[in-house]
Amino acid sequence: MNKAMLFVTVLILTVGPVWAQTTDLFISEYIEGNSNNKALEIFNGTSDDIDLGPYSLTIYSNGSSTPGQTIAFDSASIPAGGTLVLVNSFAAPDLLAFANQTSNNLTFNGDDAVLLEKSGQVVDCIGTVGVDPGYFWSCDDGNTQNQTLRRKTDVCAGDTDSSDTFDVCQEWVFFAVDTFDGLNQHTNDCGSVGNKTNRWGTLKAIYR
Ligand SMILES: [Ca+2]
Ligand SMILES: [Ca+2]
Repeated sequence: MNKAMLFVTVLILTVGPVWAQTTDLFISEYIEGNSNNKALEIFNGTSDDIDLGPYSLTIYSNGSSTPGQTIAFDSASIPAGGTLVLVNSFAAPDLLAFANQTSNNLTFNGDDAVLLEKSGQVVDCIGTVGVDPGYFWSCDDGNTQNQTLRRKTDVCAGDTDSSDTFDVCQEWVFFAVDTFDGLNQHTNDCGSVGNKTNRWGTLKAIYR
């Protein structure tokens, strides 16, 4: 193998993983607004299209440990870097305008655990299954009722434990009720500069 080929091979092996830190879908936006203004945005932060066949949403209402509403996805897939916006069928027209799919079953109102699942395994969740938080899950910055919640840009993966304590401040930023302007797009910064610098240092050391 000549030096150029070796360089390219080492480059792929060492730098490649930096761009693939997000490995599965997660919920990037949660809207619990006025009346029936309920919506979820699902984000594909991976570098591949993701087939939605094995995925579904399940809502556990009011602290129940038994699954309530389950929603399958109509679209076949979400493209790499793309989103899917699911909206309650009876939402206001200015929210419905963002919908890729509508459903009567998207009925959370702040005290309900919302799970994104793949073949029955939790891929992401909001809230804790089996825990009734009262009216909502809250923290210093906001809560899960009458607000729009957007995933922080440093979140690279979903919350796969739906039974542990849910600290809504940890991964979400809060916006006023009926804020819709973040829908249909999401960005995260999951290829961290620190990682890249380290990997480039390693790469240069190997190449020399
Ligand atoms: Ca409820
Ligand atoms: Ca968004």
